[in-house]
Amino acid sequence: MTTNLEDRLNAALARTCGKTFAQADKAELYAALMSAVREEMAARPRIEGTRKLYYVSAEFLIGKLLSNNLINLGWFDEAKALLARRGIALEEIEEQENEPSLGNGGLGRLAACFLDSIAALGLCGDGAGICYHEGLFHQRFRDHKQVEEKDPWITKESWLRDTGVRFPVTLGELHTEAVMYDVDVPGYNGGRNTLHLFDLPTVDESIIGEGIGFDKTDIAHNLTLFLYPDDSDEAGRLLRVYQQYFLVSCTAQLILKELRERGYSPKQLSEHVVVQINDTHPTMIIPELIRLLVAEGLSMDEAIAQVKAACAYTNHTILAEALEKWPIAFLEKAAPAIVPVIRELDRRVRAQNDDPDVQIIDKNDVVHMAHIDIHYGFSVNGVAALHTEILKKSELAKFYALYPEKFNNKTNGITFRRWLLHCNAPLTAFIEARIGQGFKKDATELERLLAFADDRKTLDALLEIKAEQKRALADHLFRKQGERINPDSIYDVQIKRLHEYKRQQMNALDAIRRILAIRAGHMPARPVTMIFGAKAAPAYTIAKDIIHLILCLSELVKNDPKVAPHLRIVMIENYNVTEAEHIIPACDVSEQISLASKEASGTGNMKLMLSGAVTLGTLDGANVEIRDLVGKENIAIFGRHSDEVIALYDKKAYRPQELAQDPAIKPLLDFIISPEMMAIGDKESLTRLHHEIVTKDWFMALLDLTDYVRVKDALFARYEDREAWAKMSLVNIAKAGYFSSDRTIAEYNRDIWHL
Ligand code: 26Q
Repeated sequence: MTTNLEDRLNAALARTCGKTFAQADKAELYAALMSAVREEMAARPRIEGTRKLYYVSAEFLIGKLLSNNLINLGWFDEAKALLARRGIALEEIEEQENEPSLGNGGLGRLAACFLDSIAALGLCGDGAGICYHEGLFHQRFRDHKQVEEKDPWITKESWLRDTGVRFPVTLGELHTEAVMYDVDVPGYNGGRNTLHLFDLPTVDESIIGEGIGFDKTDIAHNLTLFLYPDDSDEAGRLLRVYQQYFLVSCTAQLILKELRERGYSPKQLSEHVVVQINDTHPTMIIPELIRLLVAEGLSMDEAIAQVKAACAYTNHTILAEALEKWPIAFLEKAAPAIVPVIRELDRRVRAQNDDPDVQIIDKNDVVHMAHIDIHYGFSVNGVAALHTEILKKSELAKFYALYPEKFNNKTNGITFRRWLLHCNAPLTAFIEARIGQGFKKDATELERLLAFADDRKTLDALLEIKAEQKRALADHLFRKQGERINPDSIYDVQIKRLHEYKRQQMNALDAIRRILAIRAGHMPARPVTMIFGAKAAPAYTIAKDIIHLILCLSELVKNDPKVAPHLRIVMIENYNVTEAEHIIPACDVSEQISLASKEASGTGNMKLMLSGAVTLGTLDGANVEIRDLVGKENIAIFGRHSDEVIALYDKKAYRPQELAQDPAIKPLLDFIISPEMMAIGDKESLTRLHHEIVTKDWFMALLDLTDYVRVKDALFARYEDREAWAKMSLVNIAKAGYFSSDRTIAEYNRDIWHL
């Protein structure tokens, strides 16, 4: 590429601060680099097509965008080389950028990876979401507990562009006007799509009080302050419905506006538009589009037919508590215009089918959002093979019987531009040196690395890259939170949202087991560093108790001179995309230990594998596909299988009480409420958690614990044969190509979108 970035940068510097490349400081270089990148992106042609995808999602966890955009513009290496002349690393410039926390976790990050791949494949598809001013929240640790703070991220230098486009929106009694901001999404092969983020200009940060508290009823001022701030009380849930209707009202108007501008009539909607509904959060787009088409003069039958042929739904969960259901009274309050449409859709379902389980409005006047998607969309997909099978067999079996042709699987993927090229440059160079550049366009070419599986030099080089990344993480953690970790220890990593089904508590029980073993004189062959990163929902008490347990254990270990040399427990404060980019390249063991059947897919498992970590996991979500790809010698699998777990739930047969008395388990549980833990932590929180595990253990951590520690010990023992470990690591990298989101998106397009 013949851009001459230096000239572009100097021009931008002249514009932004009047200095030259040699004079500018880091903040000025950052501002100028942003400006040059924005200018270049604006000059790239929009990706056009006669059929356009709208990926509608309440979350887009996009992460920092500077490096991502440099990569996609083909400027990444040049920018690094240029900055190196001033002795500056690109990471130092990136530190200036705020990370927008516009997502909770996997679902939001998946949406961001998908936008990257849609553009990379040259497909015409935009994202539509909400511009939350304060994101989710910024997590701090105080007294070994999570404290939530607001997380403002929008500054003068953000990637948002005010488009000048405004949409009228009616939110209950409030008639107002939405603003549309755009974020450019450059494709790796040229061209660009857009992420549209809607906002309400009356929203006012000054109403935020202590922490993340604010008046939840003041919609005009609070609507887009936070992402799903709180679902623990009625006002919080109602606010969420307002947000959802706001998103779909704006998106539906945008779709019809662009349809007109492209020269088509509303009657041609399904020919020229496809809407991918990311979980049930944007489900109201179905009745909203129907309502608008009827207002444009279509009959109800015509409108329904068009919308049904345009909308596709992705399910991301089988946890019953996460399947959205709204009392019709909520919808009457927040979105009265679509209630008659929803009633009509329900009436039509009832006319065909008298099974109450598939109706939209149940006998308690509660609206089942997923049921709208399944009846009035043309596609229903799960996000990993096992997940889709469970949907068909159990959770959505009655719908599968009605519409077998709608169900399909799309195993999740991740963008290698961010999760390899950007975050693991040394590994990228290692791969390029052996198999060339082809894997950047076709990730399955990574399999060519298998030819080096017995090459000693290659394996040693791979070990050295991991060692380098482990030192880099140690430096990062020391700078970030003053933690000193030992790069020669095994880095055992569990990074994901805090949820009981993901079973961080089971990992913590293993930490306790390690502490007790060391105190009893059984030293591990090599020190272990247990690394956790997780945010808990503000109102999820047990999740916060688990964070408290981990932080107390971390403190205890640090202060025990006998244990500290052999074991460290580190919890990353404010785990987010940027932190993930530091941690993932350094990971040895990837903890993917959800209760089988509960994790729809997981995507962190794919990112960690791609950086050469070995998975320690249950046969859940995409772990099953990882095992099939790498073979059982290159992964450590433990625990009950999903069918056993589902049977236990069906029979209500699981009782933890007896397991809690097992002589190998009881001391671990007792430790949670031991005097030394009470001296560090909060009695109420530790007691509550102990009681929860001993009496309920809803996600069966005690059931899998014995097998977990057995397999974990065996895996750690294998670490000592460095050559054999390097080979396992190499196989994991080589087989990760399947999990490129370019593959996932190509499948969405082939089977669902037909762009
Ligand atoms: C629902 C109702 C009220 C308030 C909040 C919510 C809510 C918010 C966020 C429900 C679910 C989410 C997010 C779910 C999520 O991140 N799911 C993950 O999606 C990933 C991408 O498909 C999968 O890899 C993970 O397995 C799945 O847990």
